[in-house]
Amino acid sequence: MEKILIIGAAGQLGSELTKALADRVGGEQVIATDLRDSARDSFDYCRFEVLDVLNKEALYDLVKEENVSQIYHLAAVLSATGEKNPHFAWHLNMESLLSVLELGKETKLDKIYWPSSIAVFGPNTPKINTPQYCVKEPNTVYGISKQAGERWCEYYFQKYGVDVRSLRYPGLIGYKSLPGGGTTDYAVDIYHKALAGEKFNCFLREDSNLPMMYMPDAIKATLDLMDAPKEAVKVRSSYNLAGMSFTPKEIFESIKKHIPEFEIEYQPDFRQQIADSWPDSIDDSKAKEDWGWQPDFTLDAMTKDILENLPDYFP
Ligand code: AKB
Repeated sequence: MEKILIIGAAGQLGSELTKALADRVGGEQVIATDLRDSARDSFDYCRFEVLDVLNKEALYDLVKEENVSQIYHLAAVLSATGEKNPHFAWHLNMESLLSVLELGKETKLDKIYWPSSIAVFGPNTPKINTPQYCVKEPNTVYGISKQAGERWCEYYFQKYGVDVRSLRYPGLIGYKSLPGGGTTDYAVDIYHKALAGEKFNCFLREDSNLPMMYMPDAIKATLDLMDAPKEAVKVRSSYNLAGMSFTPKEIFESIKKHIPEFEIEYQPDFRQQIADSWPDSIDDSKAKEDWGWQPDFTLDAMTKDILENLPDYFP
């Protein structure tokens, strides 16, 4: 029976992925961990432990004592926050991944999941339908750490047979939790402002096109990749993954179909430069070929779903 450890379970992706995993294997088989004890109350359906992923000894003890067979390592400092403290972002993002990969090598975990991001791409990457294999010269510390992390994942797979799997997520949009510190987070905040009847100040230009994905698609992709037979997973750095692409103006117009009085103002800040260095759209044909990836949500379908459901989570 699988025993699954989630690191960074209280984050935007973690809070939904942990629930999806517990629904599948049973809450008693899932250990959610996070830095903050305040997150405990959200995990009444599984076990919860406070864990600082940089405390290698505590991580090793937990994995060994609990006979953990799979780790989902989601803790990371994201793009915008990373620029405020680059050395800490590098330290946390890299040291934590290396500890988890070492655990995979030493304890023979069945599988490891580690998210990468469109942030691995940079200004010299082809912007439209960005291919799986192309120039990557990321210019955020978050992107640099994700690119280096991808190389480490492939290295541990090739050298030590560690079954680590990864996806390059676009900007993730969900209504069940608040994101923290990303450049694509405007596309979550905008729904909160629209429903609160407030004007939205957007930190990106109206024409800033970025790859995005609705959370149910991201959860589906993650579970599909982890379910795929080992031989089907041919990319061992990280898979390109696409859902939709849109600009701030397009998401604003999608919301206005439901809330006609909604207003927006564009005040680009330092995050504009980060957004400008990322692709407009992603070619995810490898994921489609290798393990049958197919997204479900369009921008308008996502908008409808969020506007209907968000008020239950943030009344
Ligand atoms: C961010 O904006 O930093 C993240 C990402 C694209 O990885 N959402």
